[in-house]
Amino acid sequence: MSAAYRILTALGNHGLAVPDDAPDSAPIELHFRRRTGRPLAGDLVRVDDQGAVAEILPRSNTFGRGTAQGRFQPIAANLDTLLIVIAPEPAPSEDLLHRYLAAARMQGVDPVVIINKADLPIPDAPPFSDLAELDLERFLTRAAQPAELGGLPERLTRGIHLLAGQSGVGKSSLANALLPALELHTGHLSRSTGKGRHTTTSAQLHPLPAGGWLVDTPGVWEYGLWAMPVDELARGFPEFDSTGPCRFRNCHHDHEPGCAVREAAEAGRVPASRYRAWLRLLGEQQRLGRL
Ligand SMILES: Nc1nc2c(ncn2[C@@H]2O[C@H](COP(=O)(O)OP(=O)(O)O)[C@@H](O)[C@H]2O)c(=O)[nH]1
Ligand SMILES: [Mg+2]
Ligand SMILES: [Zn+2]
Repeated sequence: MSAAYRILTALGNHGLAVPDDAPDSAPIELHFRRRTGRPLAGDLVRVDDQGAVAEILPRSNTFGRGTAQGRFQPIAANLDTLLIVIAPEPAPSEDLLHRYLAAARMQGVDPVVIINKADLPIPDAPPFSDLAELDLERFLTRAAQPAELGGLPERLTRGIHLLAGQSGVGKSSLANALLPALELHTGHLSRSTGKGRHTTTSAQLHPLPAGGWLVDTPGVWEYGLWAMPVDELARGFPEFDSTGPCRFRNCHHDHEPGCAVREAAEAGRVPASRYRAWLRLLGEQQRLGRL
């Protein structure tokens, strides 16, 4: 059996890969055949003697987002951590953090919050003020030089970690600080020298110097969920699991009588910010036409 290769980036019917046990070796180009299906960045594959993917090894998960039409669009496979980057500026939307948290949990990925631009004052407003009541792993970083990464590199030495967050929060700057050999476009660089450089919008894996992989998604996109049944959405809110049963089995935890989740939120037994996020995401699903 040939060695397993790790897909670094997938572009239509081909992609780049390295042997999983030699992440620093020069990437090879692999052809994707229709028969084997399309690998994603993060996939482990077997390769045949014609330089094509012979088999995609079973995934631990597929991380994706919703398109504008509410369909699921895969981004990367086998993620361990979703690094959710927020910063004092640009001012974050409260929804985005909570939507990422739900997406991570329902897809079996551990969420980690990175508050970047720690050199700026942290606003006492949501979503920053929500963090106190949420039991989340978090890091305070300054990605701009001189970078201060506050223990983040040591956290990422195993597994596959995807950087997410709205444009301008410092994802490329963080990637550059974590990957000294890399020169990614930052907002600053792309304004001055970005013209004509090769860019791609698909997810890319980069080997971290101390082990593990960092996934960068250069494309600028809004993160939305896809249309899903209410029990799938509920998997994004494990905070509600311990509230006891609602009166109705198919309760949407909205205005139903005897809703244990709403009662727990009112009594402060589940974080109020998560319950508010639930109601907003539920409304979003209703607009996507699924509920
Ligand atoms: N003050 C401050 N600015 C930062 C920090 N990290 C990144 N920036 C700046 O924020 C802007 C956007 O950074 P960039 O990495 O391109 O963000 P991205 O869009 O998330 O990839 C750039 O001008 C960076 O120099 C930081 O820790 N502190
Ligand atoms: Mg960027
Ligand atoms: Zn309920």
